[in-house]
Amino acid sequence: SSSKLLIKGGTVVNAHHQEVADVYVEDGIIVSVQPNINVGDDVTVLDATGKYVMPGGIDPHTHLEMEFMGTETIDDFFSGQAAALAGGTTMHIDFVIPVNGSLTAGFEAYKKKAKKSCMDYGFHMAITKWDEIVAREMEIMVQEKGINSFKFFLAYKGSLMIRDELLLEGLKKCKSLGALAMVHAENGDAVAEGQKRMIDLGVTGPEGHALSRPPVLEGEATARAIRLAGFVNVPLYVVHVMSIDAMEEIAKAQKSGQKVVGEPVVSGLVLDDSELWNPDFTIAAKYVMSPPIRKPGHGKALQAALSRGVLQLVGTDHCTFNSTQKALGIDDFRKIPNGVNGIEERMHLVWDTMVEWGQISVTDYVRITSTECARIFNIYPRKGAILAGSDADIIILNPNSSFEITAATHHSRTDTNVYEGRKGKGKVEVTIAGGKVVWDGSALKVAPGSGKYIEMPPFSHLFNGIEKADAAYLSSLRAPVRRLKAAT
Ligand code: DUC
Ligand code: ZN
Ligand code: ZN
Ligand code: ZN
Repeated sequence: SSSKLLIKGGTVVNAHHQEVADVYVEDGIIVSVQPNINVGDDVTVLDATGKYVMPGGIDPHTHLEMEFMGTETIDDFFSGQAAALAGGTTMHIDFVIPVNGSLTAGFEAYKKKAKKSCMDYGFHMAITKWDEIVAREMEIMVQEKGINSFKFFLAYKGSLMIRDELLLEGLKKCKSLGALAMVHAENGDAVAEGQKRMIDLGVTGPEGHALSRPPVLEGEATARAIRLAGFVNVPLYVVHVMSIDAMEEIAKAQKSGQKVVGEPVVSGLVLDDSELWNPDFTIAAKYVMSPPIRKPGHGKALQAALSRGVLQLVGTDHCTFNSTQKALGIDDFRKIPNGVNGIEERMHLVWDTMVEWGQISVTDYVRITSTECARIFNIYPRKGAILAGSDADIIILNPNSSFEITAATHHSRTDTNVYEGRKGKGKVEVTIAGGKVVWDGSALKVAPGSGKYIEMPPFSHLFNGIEKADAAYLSSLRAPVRRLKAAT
């Protein structure tokens, strides 16, 4: 059976161009984009006059159905994706956590969890230990399983954290495979020391979380990862940039010509740490994530960096726990499961904060919420574009309509929302995923199993010029090598 859809009269926005046009979709694929398309009456027509027709959002950073800190995130691949679709996000990239150190077992486990998917998804893979088997499995992941990015945790000492020696091995391996190295940049040893300091001072509440891992520890780890990536000559992707300290390290490296991608997350852009001091534990604990949400000022600076291009795309780190799970840390902030919601709120909050408040253009909005992610992970223009031949993942956003966020109506399974009560301009009134209307502004029409696994090929554009730089480095060695030879 064929499904045909015509979106009429909207302003079609891509990352570098916008124009009033119609979009015609057949069987999940965009067939044509041009003004005044005429169709037969077997076609469903959506009127988008006065509205923006944009590529569906792609969230580069989520954790659905993840076992973490003695519990499991409450949103699974179905509920988390349903929430995403209701907020205008049509694809996400989740982090596979290896099972007992095995990448293959981790991949199989996540493919199984993702069987209930109702939207398209891809995978990054976390690397938590190092040996010959891991190195070999990385090759298999890239060459056979469609994974082109690996995350290294410089924090979470005793579980996920890796040392510089492993990071260097990982960076070299990523370089040879054309895979993107990602880092969670906080100094895990210093975090452990900071936590001990707080406990010794008798600070056991959620504010201790922020106090134990200040921006300087994020700045240090970001600088270290960037310099090691520069030493190996490989691109680097810094996930969840939460502080001015980390952002400035990224800006500095970019100025010197290094390829560093910076990903802020919505919580870091629009929230500050004040609620962590709320005497009501239930409220304070829901804001605990790592790196921590920072003092007022950091968010604004990250927004400015996003509009300048120092930071290139926005994620969420959607990693949700309900109040009961958060209460695991009622006597000790170190036991509060880390994570906040955002997969459903990202598109609205970024629109309101960045476009409505005049910080970026509508084309930039498309770039930072969708296109840049597709380019970085090498799936553009299948994703991240409204072009003939692209997947029909499309949203219709009404700039004159408004949204309000509350746990009472959100689609995530969590019982709280860190954006509770926020209102703003710009509402996603229609979400189309795989050519079907799955959200009409009030109701979801989603089916488990309709989402596809999107394989992401290696050697994205970020790898252009790497070989040339290596050759230049080698030729710069020639003179001293000759001198050494002459001396013997
Ligand atoms: N930070 C979080 O807050 N949750 C998941 C993992 C992470 O790094
Ligand atoms: Zn055009
Ligand atoms: Zn992280
Ligand atoms: Zn994360």
